[in-house]
Amino acid sequence: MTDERTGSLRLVLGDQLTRDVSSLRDVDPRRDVILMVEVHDETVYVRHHKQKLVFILSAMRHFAQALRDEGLRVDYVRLDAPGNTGSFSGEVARALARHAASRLVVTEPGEWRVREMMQDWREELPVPVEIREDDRFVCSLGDFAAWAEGRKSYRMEFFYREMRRKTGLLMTGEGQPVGGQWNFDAENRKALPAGVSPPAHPRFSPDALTREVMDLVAARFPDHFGDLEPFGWAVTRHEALRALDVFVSERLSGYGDYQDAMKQGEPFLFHSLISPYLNVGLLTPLEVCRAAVAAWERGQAPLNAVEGFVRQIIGWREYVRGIYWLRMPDYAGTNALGASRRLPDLYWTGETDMACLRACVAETRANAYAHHIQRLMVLGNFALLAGVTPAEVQEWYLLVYADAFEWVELPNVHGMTLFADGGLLASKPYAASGAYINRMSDYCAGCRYDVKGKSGEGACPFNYLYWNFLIENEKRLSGNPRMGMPYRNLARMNDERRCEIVTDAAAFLARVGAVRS
Ligand code: FAD
Ligand code: DLZ
Ligand code: SF4
Repeated sequence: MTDERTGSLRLVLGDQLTRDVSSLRDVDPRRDVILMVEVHDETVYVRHHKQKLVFILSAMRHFAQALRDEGLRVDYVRLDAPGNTGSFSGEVARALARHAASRLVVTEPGEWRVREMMQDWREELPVPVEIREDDRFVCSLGDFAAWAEGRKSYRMEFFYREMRRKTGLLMTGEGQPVGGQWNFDAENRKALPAGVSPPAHPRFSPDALTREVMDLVAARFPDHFGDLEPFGWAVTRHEALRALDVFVSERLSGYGDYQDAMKQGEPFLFHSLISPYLNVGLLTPLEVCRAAVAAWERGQAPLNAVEGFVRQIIGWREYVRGIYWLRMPDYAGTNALGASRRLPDLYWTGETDMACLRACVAETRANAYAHHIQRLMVLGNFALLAGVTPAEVQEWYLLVYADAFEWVELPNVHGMTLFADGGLLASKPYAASGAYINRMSDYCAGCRYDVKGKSGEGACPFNYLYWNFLIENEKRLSGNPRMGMPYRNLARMNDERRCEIVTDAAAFLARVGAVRS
């Protein structure tokens, strides 16, 4: 179907909403057509939170409008368009025929399953397929593989230092980290003192386009997890820049100190809430880091806050992406601890007497958001201690958060949270008893359980689940040098105490439905 008058078809996926994405860089407004498609397959490969669906579809529609306003030709296929085949492959084939395009140009996707699909297009489609690198990241996949080559373990800290050198962010002219330290994490573990209240984060009122998507989602996905309203996510680059600006000027200064804090009724604290925007491309990693560094240079935010923020983005975010592509597809099947219990219903309903879990699930349902420590040390820690099958936990995280895409979510769940990769990403499991949650939050004060209780019906379940986890995984973990202290403490327990722990844990896990599958 090659015709000299027809140009190329430029496919832009729902997480490629960046004007400078590689597939659009040399787009010719006279000859090329940009294709964007809403497809059933993508909306249901997991049962995404309703707000996540609205966010992505509305951001796609607004992005298409912005391209049109620029004079570009956009073919946008809506979910309810007649003839929509429901799949990327079907819609690309239809559009190639519709436009008699001579070539397909696309930026590589963020998820393995879509990349596999695109590789097949090279065989299946009647035109050449050009898959371009996604260079919206600081570290290319090739550079990450080169960094990883020959290393026994891939510690984020060393990767992060490379990224600091590469970007020059927070570096002196002599190539040293500003402030004489690479990492100020030790200063970033404060609980929120009484009387400190975080500034409100900006919410964006849905416009007519977003309202239309909200009606569509309400009608087509009523059974998906999560509240549809109130919906306040940014859906355009302009709004996302505004969200970044408000974060940098109003909350960044408290970001470092209270990064790990949790508080009842304060789901956002000093966090940025920009992960959905970064992940779909409304914001880029370097521009957000530069905005934070500029605030430090102006004296508006302390170094521990700015370094902590920059580390999350050019460190953790880039690093988990590198690990994902280095280790897929096997990474998704990892289960180093042999965890095999079902995910308890409370992750969906929030119905539990455990005040910390109840708050984190309720906030997740209401906002399609929980901050990092809620995800890791409450929701994730419980799944780890309860020995829930990694695949079930992974599916849950992939669908409940507005920012969830497999390349970033999977390593955080399998590697950081569940130790399912056997220590590739974390040197030891992030297992903690109730004492950690009590130190970092005010949840325990309002809980039916006693955070100091060690055993019996009224004791905080995290306490006996923690020891039960160590007992269940003794063979696998006791040789880990970083687990020396807890295993020495376990060794001091007599058989009677161990038996009490195992009995309490078994009864509790059965009660919440965390049964072996
Ligand atoms: P902030 O605290 O303001 O941090 C700034 C930015 O740093 C974030 O926007 C994000 O882009 C980046 N960042 C911070 N921590 C990480 C990390 N561990 N990995 C990658 N990037 C990071 N993040 C996602 O973007 N998508 C996910 O699906 C996702 N799933 C997670 C699942 C689990 C079990 C855990 C423990 C973490 C997960 N994270 C995920 C990482 C992190 O929790 C979120 O990026 C963060 O909570 C987003 O909120 P924020 O924008 O307010 O972050
Ligand atoms: C997540 C998502 C959803 C829900 N819907 C669409 C869609 O209809 N069309 C689209 O192009 N992209 C969607 N996405 C994002 C894709 O799932 C994402 O681009 C792939 O997972 C590749 O990373
Ligand atoms: Fe959570 Fe235990 Fe504290 Fe209750 S007592 S809020 S279950 S840590």
